Amino acid sequence: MDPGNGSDVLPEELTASVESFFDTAPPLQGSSLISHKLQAFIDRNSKSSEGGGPVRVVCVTSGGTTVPLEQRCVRYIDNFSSGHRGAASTEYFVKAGYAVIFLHRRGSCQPYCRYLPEDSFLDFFELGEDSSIQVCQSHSTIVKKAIGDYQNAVERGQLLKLPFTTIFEYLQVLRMVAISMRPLGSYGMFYLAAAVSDFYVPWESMAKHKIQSSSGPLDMRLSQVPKMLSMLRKEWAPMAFCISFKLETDGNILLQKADMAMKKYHMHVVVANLLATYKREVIVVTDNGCINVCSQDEYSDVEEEMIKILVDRHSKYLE
Ligand code: PAZ
Repeated sequence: MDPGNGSDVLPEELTASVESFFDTAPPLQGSSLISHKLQAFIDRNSKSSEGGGPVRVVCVTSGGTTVPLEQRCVRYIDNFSSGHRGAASTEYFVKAGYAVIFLHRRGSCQPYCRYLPEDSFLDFFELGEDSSIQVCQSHSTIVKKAIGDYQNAVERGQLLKLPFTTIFEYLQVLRMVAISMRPLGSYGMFYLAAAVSDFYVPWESMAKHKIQSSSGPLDMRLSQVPKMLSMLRKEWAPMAFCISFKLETDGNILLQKADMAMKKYHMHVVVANLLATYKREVIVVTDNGCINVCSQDEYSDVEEEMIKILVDRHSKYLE
């Protein structure tokens, strides 16, 4: 096993900007409850699995972070991510025996609920003669499977869900997760599918109240979010197996950008995808080359094959 975390120290400039990001971020609501839940989850899963070996734990990040424009936030910058990738991947990781910390955007797609209707949840139910609520016959198979799989994952202690909305919350919780996963060493994995804002408004320079349109056109300067992948790899959880995602719209630069992320942030794997095709095609970039993964048809998930490849890479890393 090669920890592969690079011997070079973090540039002082980066460490300073990371410290300043956390020092000036608004306090994380419910942080002691999050910390308590995390500790209990890690303790439970650091004990040996039924097969004898320690349990592998993966933190799956999912959905997009928002960038608030006002402290009492009315407006914010958002992105397109639905959280489908993270939710689907969570299901396949659970199936592969991993315990999953699902760090997700509030209101985004959830594991085992991916097939529930987006438009009308009520379409799934009907009232019985005695006014009891029943699942419609046409949807009962899918609902039974979803409930069964979800409850199994919860009962086995394989799923911990932690929500975020803003870039501040996301990075604060990610840091807590990473530090609490540190004792798992190389049994820990990070699967960073969330679409994380690159630019933000620092809390102290943000308008306190709703920005008034009567003040004329809005002129706003966004700061760069410090590159936390380096922190994760070098400080927070240096032994964990790390997979990041790279989304581009221009196919000509995709692999070059993925390769850069591998080298710059010392990722073990980068999953490259294009906006136009990401639902059915991804390229798994490793230091041994690239693997193209495509879904077989519209009913199959590209995540199924991708997670098999990643689990296999993690096993090799553990060897
Ligand atoms: O959440 P979703 O299923 O709609 O989209 C997944 C994705 C495209 C956000 C993910 O595969 C990804 O590429 N995340 C990283 C995005 C980035 O480069 O910032």
